[in-house]
Amino acid sequence: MIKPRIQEAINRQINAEFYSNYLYLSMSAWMESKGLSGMARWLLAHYEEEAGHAIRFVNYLNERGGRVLLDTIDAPPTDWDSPINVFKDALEHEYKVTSMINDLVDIALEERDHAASTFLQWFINEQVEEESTFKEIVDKFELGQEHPGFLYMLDKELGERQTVSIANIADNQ
Ligand code: OFO
Repeated sequence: MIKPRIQEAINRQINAEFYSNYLYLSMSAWMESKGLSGMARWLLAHYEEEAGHAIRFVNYLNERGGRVLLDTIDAPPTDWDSPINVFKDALEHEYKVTSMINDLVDIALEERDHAASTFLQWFINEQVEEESTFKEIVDKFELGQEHPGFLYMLDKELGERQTVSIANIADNQ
């Protein structure tokens, strides 16, 4: 049986993952409204990935005999002044998520829940990847944005990202 403090912390993280999911959907819709359908598609794939993160936590809590208690999801921002600022905000958001995952690991260690701390290692590695992915896109914007055709090229490149079915995302990220 999982300790109440861990259950509460994981439920908080489930909410945070659904907020991330919501945030990337909002960003995707904003890109679409600007005619940047490749970036919209990329962010939609990321929206799916975030649902996968939430489902991983949901499955884990169920497996440990805990209760999944879903809460209200905060409204995400709906407007940005440029495509680069969408990705800069996303990077900042991922830094925050990394810090939340680190706090979760601290709680697991304080509660001597080694199973939870092992489970959380996947998320530690995932955050390294998430930060690096968003940083790479922000860097591309900063290097190329002065060049004519840059936005078109990057939109085309990002549009090649594959989306996955929601049913499989928890296992196939
Ligand atoms: Fe973007 O990693 Fe989950 O929230």
